[in-house]
Amino acid sequence: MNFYVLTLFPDMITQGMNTSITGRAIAKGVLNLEAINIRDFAYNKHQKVDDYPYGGGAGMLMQAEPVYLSYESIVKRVGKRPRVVYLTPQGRVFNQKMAREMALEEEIVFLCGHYEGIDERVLEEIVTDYVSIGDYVLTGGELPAMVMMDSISRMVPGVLNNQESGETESFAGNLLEYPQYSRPEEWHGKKVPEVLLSGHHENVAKWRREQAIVRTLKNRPDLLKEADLTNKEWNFIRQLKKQWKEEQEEAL
Ligand code: 6GU
Repeated sequence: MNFYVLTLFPDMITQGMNTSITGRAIAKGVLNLEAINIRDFAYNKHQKVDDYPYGGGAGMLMQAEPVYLSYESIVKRVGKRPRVVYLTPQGRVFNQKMAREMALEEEIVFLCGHYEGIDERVLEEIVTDYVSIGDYVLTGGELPAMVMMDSISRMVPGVLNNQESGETESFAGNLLEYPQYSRPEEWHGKKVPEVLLSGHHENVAKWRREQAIVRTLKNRPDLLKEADLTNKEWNFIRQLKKQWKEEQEEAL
């Protein structure tokens, strides 16, 4: 996987990505990362990349030409026109399915905006995907680009080792993860659930599955409609809902 990031803050990208699992993948050569400074393509006296918006309004806009030239420099080198993801709160909200799909690409270019955004005309010419990472506002596209690269990377063969791959499908069934415990057996008066000490693999698996369902129902009930559940598990959910409703009524 070759990632290219068009940004005014290339150090932020390389420093973040050269750490931990993505850093190891870059060192191994499974991932390639190039952070390209858009300012290097501003061919004016003060390397200026922003200007006032026509029609007035707050703040500055990134100008079209340096963004365009920075993208075309990639095109020229790789001999294709790779997919360009523009990070913006106006985009489609990123999710695991999009991460899985994007992991199949050979190259991805991320375009990070700053100030009040980027001149619309260059977006029309080069952007293929408008992506947001959630409903809140950030100061720039660098953190969202890193979030996307992190989740895409872990879907690329060779990035995770076998142990780490175990977590890969944690979201695939659209259920949240069950709680986990390590030593000691008792901490701050809290005991590890008995079943996990039993050595009874079938019961452990059953308990974990139940916990995952309980968690998802409590915290992210919206995920359940896409979840792979058996009829028995749907009944379990109905039972839980009924139980919680009764508990609520008792508390009143
Ligand atoms: Cl992709 N960019 C910015 N600037 N803010 C965001 C975002 C992206 N996603 C959520 N908020």
